[in-house]
Amino acid sequence: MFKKGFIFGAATAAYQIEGSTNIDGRVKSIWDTFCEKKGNILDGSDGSIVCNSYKDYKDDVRLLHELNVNSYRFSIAWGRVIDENNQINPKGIEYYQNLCKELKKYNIEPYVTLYHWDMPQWIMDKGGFLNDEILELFSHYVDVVTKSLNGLVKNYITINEPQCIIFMGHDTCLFAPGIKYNDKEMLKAIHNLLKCHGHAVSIIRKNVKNSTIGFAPCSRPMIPTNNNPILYKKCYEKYFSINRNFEYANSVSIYSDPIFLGDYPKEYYLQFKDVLPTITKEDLELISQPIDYIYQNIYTGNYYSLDKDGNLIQNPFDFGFREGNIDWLQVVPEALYYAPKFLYERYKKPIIISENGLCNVDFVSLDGHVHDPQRIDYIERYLIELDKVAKEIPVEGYFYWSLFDNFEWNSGLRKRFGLVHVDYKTNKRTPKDSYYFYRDIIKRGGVNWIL
Ligand code: GBH
Repeated sequence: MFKKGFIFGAATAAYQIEGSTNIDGRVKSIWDTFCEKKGNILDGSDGSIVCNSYKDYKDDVRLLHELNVNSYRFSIAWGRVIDENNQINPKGIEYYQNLCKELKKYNIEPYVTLYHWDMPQWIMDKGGFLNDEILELFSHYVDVVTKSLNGLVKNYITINEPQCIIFMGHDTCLFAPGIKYNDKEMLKAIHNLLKCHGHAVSIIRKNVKNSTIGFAPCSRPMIPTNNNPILYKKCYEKYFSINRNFEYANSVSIYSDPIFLGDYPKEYYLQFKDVLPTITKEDLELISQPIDYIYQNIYTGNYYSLDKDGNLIQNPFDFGFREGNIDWLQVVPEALYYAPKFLYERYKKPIIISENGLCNVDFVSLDGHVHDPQRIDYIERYLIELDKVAKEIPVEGYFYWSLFDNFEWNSGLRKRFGLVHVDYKTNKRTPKDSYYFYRDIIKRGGVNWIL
């Protein structure tokens, strides 16, 4: 059983659900631009309609209410609330105020992500996170949001998955803006992103009474396959390690050490000594202001063991291993045990799982329902592990990703993570079997009744 007051939620992000990209003064984001280029999105789709949440937000809230969640994580589209002259767009503000008021009616607590990847194109044109001007622009945006939602929102998540912003956006270039950076540019962009986080923390604390703040990176933990404490230690170390030659922009510690421990890890200074950005004491103080939670998006992991010489080795997945229908999503429930444990051990703050979910083939059956037994199994397996770790460390909440099937970035509309099925042609929303299953888990306060 999870403790009383446990945060049970569902999550979404603006560009993935809102649609209505061309109305009420919304300005173009890097994702609108990215979708225009043929070949960038698997099925050639974009975020112009998706779930129509800009128009149907009341129905979104109804579905949340009937799901019985006490919390809803959504993001604000920067380009809806700030125009190309860096002025406030009242229509955009009004939309989020209305959404929050509707949530309030049903006692659903909003958790607002300030930046979930949809940078206004005009800001990217100035250089995005590479241009120091971003600090002022982001601060202005955060000031506007927190003031206009004052009294409605107290929980903020500054930035979602910085690793994807930097690594997917500027190394693999599979995500917007798809502009390749060299190591020096990468580190500068990371540093500015962390400073944006820091400024946001100062502004939220100033503008919002009783605020709670976090930021939400993602990670893919190393899972020890037996109880050997040496194996545990090596998995822990690998989880926080940095390797300049291997996907370093996907690292955990480059982003989270400065925030929670006040500095980049030693390895960072050693491995990148020729390309370091300017890092001042004031920067690190700004970045490391105390925040309340360790949010983490966790979907999967990898299994590890020791070879006969005591070296850590990754165990390949067996042929036919359980998985979702997106290539990186193997079903590894222990990820929700080990990642929180590792993170708490290093950063010592309460944990909230800000995203977790399964992507699968889902369609409406002849009987009118959407049967998704694999998603039910996924939720059950992962919550059992989270429940287990919650007995050892403080775990405050869990957000299922996602409330809806939605625009899955470069995979377009073909990949479905939702508890609610969406027919993108008619916008008909059909709660899947997993929606009712998750609802019943919440009613009972946990998964123990299943065992
Ligand atoms: C999150 O992205 C996003 O926050 C959300 O918007 C998105 O819809 C959701 O999850 C589902 O994808 O290192 O092998 O794990 C997660 C996207 C998943 C992108 C893992 C990078 C790297 C492959 N990321 N992926 S791996």
